[in-house]
Amino acid sequence: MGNPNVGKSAIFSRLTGVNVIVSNYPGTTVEFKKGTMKLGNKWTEVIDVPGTYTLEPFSKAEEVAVEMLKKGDLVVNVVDATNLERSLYLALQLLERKTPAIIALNMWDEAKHKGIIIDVEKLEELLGVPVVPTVAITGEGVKELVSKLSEAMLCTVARGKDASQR
Ligand SMILES: Nc1nc2c(ncn2[C@@H]2O[C@H](COP(=O)(O)OP(=O)(O)OP(=O)(O)O)[C@@H](O)[C@H]2O)c(=O)[nH]1
Ligand SMILES: [Mg+2]
Repeated sequence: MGNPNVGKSAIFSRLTGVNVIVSNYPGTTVEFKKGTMKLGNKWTEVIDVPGTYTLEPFSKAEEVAVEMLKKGDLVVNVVDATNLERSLYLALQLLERKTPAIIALNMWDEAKHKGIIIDVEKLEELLGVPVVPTVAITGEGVKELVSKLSEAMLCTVARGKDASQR
C-alpha cells in the first residue's frame, strides 16, 4: 500500500515476478494485481493495492484499498523517500491499525541524488516497525525487505501491546 506513484507496482513486481493476475475488485471498475511470492517454504499471496493518501476514502479506489487492508495479514507500506512528510500521513494511519506493517523507503536513489538524508534507524525507532530503503527499479534493498517481513510480524505484537497500554 502507499500513495499514488511511489513505486508500489515496481516493488510488487520485484516481490512476485511474472505470475500475476489482474482483476477488478468485485462490484467496481477498480483494477488490482495479485501475485505470489515464496516466504520460507510457503507460497504467499501479494496484492498491489490501489494508491491512497488516506484511510478515510475519498474515491472508489481508496475505498477498495481500505477494504483490502482489512483482509491483509501484513502491509508493505511503500513510501516515497523524496516526499517523506506527505507519505507519513498514510503511514501513521496504517500504524494505528493492528495489521503488521513494514515500510519500504522507496526512491532511495532519487533521495540520495537530491541530497535528502533520512535517519532510517531513528525512523524505525519512532514508528516501531522495520524501515528498509529500496530502489524498486534496480531491486536494491528488496532482499532485505523480504528478509524483514517476519520481523515485521513480530514487531506489531509489541506495537499492539504499547497501544493497549496507552
Ligand atoms: N528512481 C526511481 N524510480 C522509481 C523507483 N520505484 C519506482 N520508480 C518509478 O516511479 C514511477 C512509478 O512507479 P510505479 O511502480 O508505477 O508506482 P505506483 O505506486 O504503482 O503508481 P500508481 O499505481 O499509479 O499509484 C515509475 O516510472 C517507476 O519506474 C525507485 O526506487 N527509484
Ligand atoms: Mg501501481
